[in-house]
Amino acid sequence: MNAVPTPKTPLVTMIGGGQLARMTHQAAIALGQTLRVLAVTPDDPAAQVTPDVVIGSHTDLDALRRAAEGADAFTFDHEHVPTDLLEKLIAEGVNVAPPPQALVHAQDKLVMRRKLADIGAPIPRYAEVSAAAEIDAFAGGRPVVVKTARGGYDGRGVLIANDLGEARDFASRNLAAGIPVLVEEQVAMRRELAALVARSPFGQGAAWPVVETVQRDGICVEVVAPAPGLDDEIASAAEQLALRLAAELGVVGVLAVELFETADGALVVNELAMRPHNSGHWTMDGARTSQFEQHLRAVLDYPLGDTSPIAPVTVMANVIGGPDKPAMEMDERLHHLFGRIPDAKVHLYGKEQRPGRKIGHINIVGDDVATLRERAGRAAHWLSHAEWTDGWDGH
Ligand code: AIR
Repeated sequence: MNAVPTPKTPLVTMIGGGQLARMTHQAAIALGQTLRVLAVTPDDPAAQVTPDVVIGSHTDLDALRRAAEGADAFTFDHEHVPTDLLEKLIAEGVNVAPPPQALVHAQDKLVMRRKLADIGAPIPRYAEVSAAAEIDAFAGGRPVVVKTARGGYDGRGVLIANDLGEARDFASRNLAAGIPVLVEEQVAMRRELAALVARSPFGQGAAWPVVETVQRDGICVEVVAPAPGLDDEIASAAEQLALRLAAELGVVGVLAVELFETADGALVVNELAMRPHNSGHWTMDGARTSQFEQHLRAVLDYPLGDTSPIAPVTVMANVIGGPDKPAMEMDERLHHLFGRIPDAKVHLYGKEQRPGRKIGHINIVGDDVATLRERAGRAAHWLSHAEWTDGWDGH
């Protein structure tokens, strides 16, 4: 008997088994693909759901090689793979997307600031710190932010300094550990925005509407898409800036440009991420093409998808672990949530609940910003805390 030929479907490898890989796998299923992930443990959010898992560390070349075997594209759910290892994989023929020359700008804030300054993109005043005492002169009496150049996310590695003593302590601690540090002015801002785009190797670019992001303790808690009341000119300038950065840096895949809208209505680039990003979770239920599908299309060099919103407003609220884990199981919380807010679209990551940890998100679409924010926030708080913010009691 002849063997049934298995049709060749593309294989994409994603390094990191977190929620971003989990949701990328979800998009891969609809495209008839399987996403292979390199996960640290079989319990990682993506390792729970994809059959093709390599267990290992993203700093182990052999593990990366095993994950890369036979892959049409090799991409990331976080930006921490050392670029020298990526160079080795490229030399062995692996299609790394985004390539290390681009990715380094999302890994290292000093490299990113220098490059952005070079190409004339708007950035805050900054300086590399080689000794903690330099911070005083830089600050000149004004408030500063101190950051480690590498390794931080969700507020880690960033200190919005209350005073100079605190800023110097943070700098000396990190410098002593051999971690490069930079200092930046605290930008007087109206709010935070994010411009999310994707770029394919062919050079096609696509931008979603610019969103407003709300952070608490350095963690994104809420996203409103599109950013309410944003001036059309600023919105289009932000989109153009993100598309230009994607092209100039040679990004392949999704690029998130985190921005400050300053008190006087200008834009300043805060950070870059080259992967699906929290500011794009709303696209799963609020746009014609989700960021996860778009990332796959981009790394495989397919034509990109339509980025238009499907409703006037989408609000995304993160489900973030509170100080205590509620006695009520998640399943029961979900049951109650659906009883009360049936149009809440729930995305849970299969993560152990810990204080301050993102364990899921809620999307709600509609047309009134204030109502949607209240409902999405209430739904997310219920799922993490098992308590209704308006005191409602279902029993
Ligand atoms: N992530 C990576 N950089 C920023 C974010 N949000 C996602 C990735 C990663 C996961 O968060 O999907 O794998 C790690 O989450 P945690 O809570 O385990 O630290």
